[in-house]
Amino acid sequence: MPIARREVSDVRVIAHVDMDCFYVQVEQRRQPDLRGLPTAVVQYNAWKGGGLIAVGYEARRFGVKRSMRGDEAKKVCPEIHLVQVPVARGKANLNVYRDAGSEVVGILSQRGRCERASIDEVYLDLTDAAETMLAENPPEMLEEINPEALKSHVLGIDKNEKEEGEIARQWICNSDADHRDKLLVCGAIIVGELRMQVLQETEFTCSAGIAHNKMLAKLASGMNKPAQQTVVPFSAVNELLASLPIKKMKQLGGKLGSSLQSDLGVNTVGDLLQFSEEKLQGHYGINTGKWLWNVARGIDGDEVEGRLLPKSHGCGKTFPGPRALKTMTSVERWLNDLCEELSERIQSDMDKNNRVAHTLTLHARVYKTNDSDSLKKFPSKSCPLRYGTMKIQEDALKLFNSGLREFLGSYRAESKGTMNNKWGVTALSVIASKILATSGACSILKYFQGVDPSCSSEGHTNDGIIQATLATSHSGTESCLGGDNTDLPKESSCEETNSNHSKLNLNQDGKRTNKRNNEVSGPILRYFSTQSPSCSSSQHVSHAIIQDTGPSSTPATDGCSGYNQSESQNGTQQGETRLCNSSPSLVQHGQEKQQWNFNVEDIDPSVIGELPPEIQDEVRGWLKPLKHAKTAKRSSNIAQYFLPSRDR
Ligand code: TTP
Repeated sequence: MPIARREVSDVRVIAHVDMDCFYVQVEQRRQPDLRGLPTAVVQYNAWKGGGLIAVGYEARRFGVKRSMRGDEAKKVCPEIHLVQVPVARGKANLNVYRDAGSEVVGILSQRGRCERASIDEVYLDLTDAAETMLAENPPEMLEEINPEALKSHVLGIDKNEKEEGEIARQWICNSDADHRDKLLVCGAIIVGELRMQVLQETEFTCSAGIAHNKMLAKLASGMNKPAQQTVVPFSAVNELLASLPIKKMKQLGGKLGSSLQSDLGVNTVGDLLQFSEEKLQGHYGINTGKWLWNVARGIDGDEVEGRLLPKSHGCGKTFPGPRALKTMTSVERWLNDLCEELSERIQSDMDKNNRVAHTLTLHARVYKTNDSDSLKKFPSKSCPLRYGTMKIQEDALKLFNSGLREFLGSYRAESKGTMNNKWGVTALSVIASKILATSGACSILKYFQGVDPSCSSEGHTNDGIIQATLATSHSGTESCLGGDNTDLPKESSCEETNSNHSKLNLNQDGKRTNKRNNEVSGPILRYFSTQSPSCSSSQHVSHAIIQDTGPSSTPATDGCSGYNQSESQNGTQQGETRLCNSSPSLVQHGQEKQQWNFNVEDIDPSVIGELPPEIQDEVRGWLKPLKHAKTAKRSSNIAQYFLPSRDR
């Protein structure tokens, strides 16, 4: 349910920027021959030509809609070009679109606080920039006004037969305007400049809404698309909301909007004005009632959060109809693929942004066959997130099993691999959330000196990856406990996760570890052997860097004892386990030679600076280089870009 936020008394200038037919633009940049041609992006799926998920504006003119399938789109527009979403691991791979969105965010964030709201939209708080412009370069004094600002659509301005551009010019240059409107004018100029910059640096067009709050800016950004901007002066708010269908308002598209329609006969946002705050609160509770009362008046105190990066990472896949997964083997296979992608993404986030995800959540849509209680939903399950593909896979499977036990109740899950006739999975997704910047507080140095007590509790969430995984060892999968274990094999139980997490499992990471494992000798090993003559102190060091999943309170001594060899999933682990029993920090591969194996993925870059200077460069060298976004330069303006001709 939406919550009313305290109203912000000062006038703000907020923009909502939304990319136009975003996936299509990304594909047209990848294949420039498609520019200007009717194009749509289809989801990976052979059925009826795949589902359209983005439709270019040229194709929209032929009547192509997102709700169509490829075959249908071809009927209404035979010359349409259908581009398939890139596929990896049997599912859509959206990385190219995410990276493109990041390029845009990088530009938009230069002028004010920026909140990345989705893959292709951001909010900007331009209040400071607008105040500064108004003080230093008031619009009415400008010799030249940005052409995109001049093309702004300004709501509530009487058009009087005048050209839209002329109306905007008068509005922009009106020296008698009140302070609020003058700030919006500055906002419109800044947004016009930003949109031009986005086009020049990325080749993408976008549309924008400029208003005094997020709600109104978001409403306005979609009013004139593509490649245009719309301004909502304070004086235009009532008129705008009076006729706005209630379901078009953010957060009112679902049940709450339906209830307003059916229970109170509210069809437009303006209709809400007839209800007192008390009446709305009586129906929907204090907070939602207050929020609705505010919405009716265009009041929204929601702040633009300074957030350039996504709040969470999620990977999901649906299995509709006959494609439903009906064996544990197939569920496990898909979960493994989803987790592998998730692991890559959170690892990349950590490498690029020094951020660590703390929570792993599994959602599934599951049906029971032969059961009238079909409304019961599969419960979503969460646990602290452990870095490393295999660990995420292992935990996700445990979360699934835990959810399945609860979901099935008295039903029994069938044994692994064989077809069951009790349930089917039609959607699976894994999400990494609670993503926080690492502070490096749980540093390697602290491991030299003994473990920082702050690292032992999940409540201290800024402590970085070490803390994240240490927390796992303690609270492990607490949140996925609850079902009884009788329906599933014992090794699936969540308690098992706890016990295994608390052991030092070097190189537990299967495929990716094998690919990326480095065997290190040289200065580091020498350094540690000189610093840590005894086995136990070297355990501390390797434990902190190798950073598997030891508990904070007993970082090393616990490390190997009880390591469950039966959990091994690749050949290398046997050797590790053997050696682990004698010297946890060093791994021996059946020979006398001592080698230190580590998992590059498990290194928190923020702690490198705390390593002894003589080995910092070496450690940095192990980390993969950052990828740089490719940006192509194009000199053109937004109007030219959207000319029907392809010869630009
Ligand atoms: P939108 O911003 O909703 O739409 P759009 O950018 O394609 O077009 P518009 O100019 O009308 O804003 O979505 C952004 C991208 O998100 C879109 O290009 C494709 C993707 N998407 C999906 O994958 N599935 C969906 O159901 C929707 C709505 C979008």
